[in-house]
Amino acid sequence: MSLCKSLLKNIDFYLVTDSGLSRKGTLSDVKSAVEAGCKIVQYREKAKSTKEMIEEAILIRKICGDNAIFLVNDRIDVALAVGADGVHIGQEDMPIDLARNILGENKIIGLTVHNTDEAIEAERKGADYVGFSPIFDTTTKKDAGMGVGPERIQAVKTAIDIPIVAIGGINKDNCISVIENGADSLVAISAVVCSDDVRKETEYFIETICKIKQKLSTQN
Ligand code: TZP
Ligand code: MG
Repeated sequence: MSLCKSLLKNIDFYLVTDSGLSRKGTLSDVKSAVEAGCKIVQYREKAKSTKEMIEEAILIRKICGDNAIFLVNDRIDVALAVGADGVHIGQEDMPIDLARNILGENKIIGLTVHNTDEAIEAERKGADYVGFSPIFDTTTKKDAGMGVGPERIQAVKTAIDIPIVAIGGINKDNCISVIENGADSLVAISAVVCSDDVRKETEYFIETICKIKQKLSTQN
């Protein structure tokens, strides 16, 4: 197993960038989150040119260094060009088997799923983790659909062995329920990048996730 893949087992808070929502800018957000101890960063950029994305992704690659896994949303070409650790793709993006052919076995591929059947299929086709979405209603992604509720994570957890990253409408008030229902990691885009202090918010999420995981492990 590649080093970056083995690091996937330990992820807690997962940063997804959003330059449209960010107060301080994408690079500042990544730097603050990694300084806070965030171990996985996804560069999700829907508005910039390929050239701009490459320039920014090179800098993010440097900030993540050996401390955080660095993934690129959708753009397999950008991920390869900057030496990212992998990609995150959706159901409407390149089929995962073809993405795997391009990226090779050592790169991480995360796939968005919306239900247990898609999660089982994602694992069967070689996804390294699933992004289960949306847990709650969100305005950050306009076509995300309605939140399914955190209890739905339990069935996905039972069905697959790869890590589950929960996403969609997650904030300080509801993040505990997400981990209690079986998510290994969670994304909270607006709750973090819209804040004044990305470092502090990231620290809060990491601490809370670790505390809940610790509690769950002593119960089992
Ligand atoms: N994919 C599914 S929901 C979502 C994405 C990118 C947006 C999540 O943003 P927020 O602000 O954490 O609800
Ligand atoms: Mg996509």
